[in-house]
Amino acid sequence: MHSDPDTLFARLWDSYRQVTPSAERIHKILGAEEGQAIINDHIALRTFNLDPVRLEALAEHFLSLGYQQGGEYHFEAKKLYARHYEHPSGNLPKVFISELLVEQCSPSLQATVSKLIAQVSPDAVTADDFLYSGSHWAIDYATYRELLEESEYAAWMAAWGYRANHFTVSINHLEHFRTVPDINQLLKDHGYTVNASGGEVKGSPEELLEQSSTMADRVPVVFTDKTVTIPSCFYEFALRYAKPDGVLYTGFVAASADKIFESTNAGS
Ligand code: OOG
Ligand code: NI
Repeated sequence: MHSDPDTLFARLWDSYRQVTPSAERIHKILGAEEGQAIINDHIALRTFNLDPVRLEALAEHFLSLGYQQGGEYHFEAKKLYARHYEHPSGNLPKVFISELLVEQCSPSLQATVSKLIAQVSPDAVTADDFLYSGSHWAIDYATYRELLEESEYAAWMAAWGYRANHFTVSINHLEHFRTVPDINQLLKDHGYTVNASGGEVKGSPEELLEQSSTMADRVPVVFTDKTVTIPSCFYEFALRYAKPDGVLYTGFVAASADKIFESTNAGS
């Protein structure tokens, strides 16, 4: 595990931008307009609730850096469970980690996913590079399609493995863009598609968090039998509001998160 958070986040960004060209371009556009560094509100990671790759195993990489567990979130229809982690300094990105509840899925999905995860060595999971190590298995395109029919999340994991699913720009730290609609307009002006599931602005000031995201980029993936262009990762934007005590809310909003997961859906 990394002992330096800056190195961990730099490596995560590196592996993410390699499959998310839009994030790198939007990051540059925002940086140029803001004339300063872009601060990340959070990153998100995905996994399966199977040993040795369960949510807790991913979380270890952050707990060892001094992160603490925050809220937990349930997504019944998508069969997902998630937690967020935050650093007491308040100076590091929050981390949202979800896992697919594999035992709730069909026997055939369970069999496929178990075969993939059996190829991950426990040592690999504690290695420095695990969170950006990609997939530890090879699958054919038909298997990917079969997973996709039942769980878009499972298919995404099977294709992409371990990497940041998204980075999230903190709108609170921007000077020239103050609202989520401002950002959405910038994205559209540059030809990007904003995730419209549940509305282009997710959340509200009352919920203390407003968010939006791009639809994932589409990039070629080499399956065992062919190369196919499928959704990779997306970029997110978050604006936080102060709680009654004046401190910014640091949690997530399950109803909004439910729609943000859909940023890796195909077909838009
Ligand atoms: C996570 C979706 C939820 C948020 O900010 O609520 C999320 C994912 O797509 O893996 O990132
Ligand atoms: Ni997010």
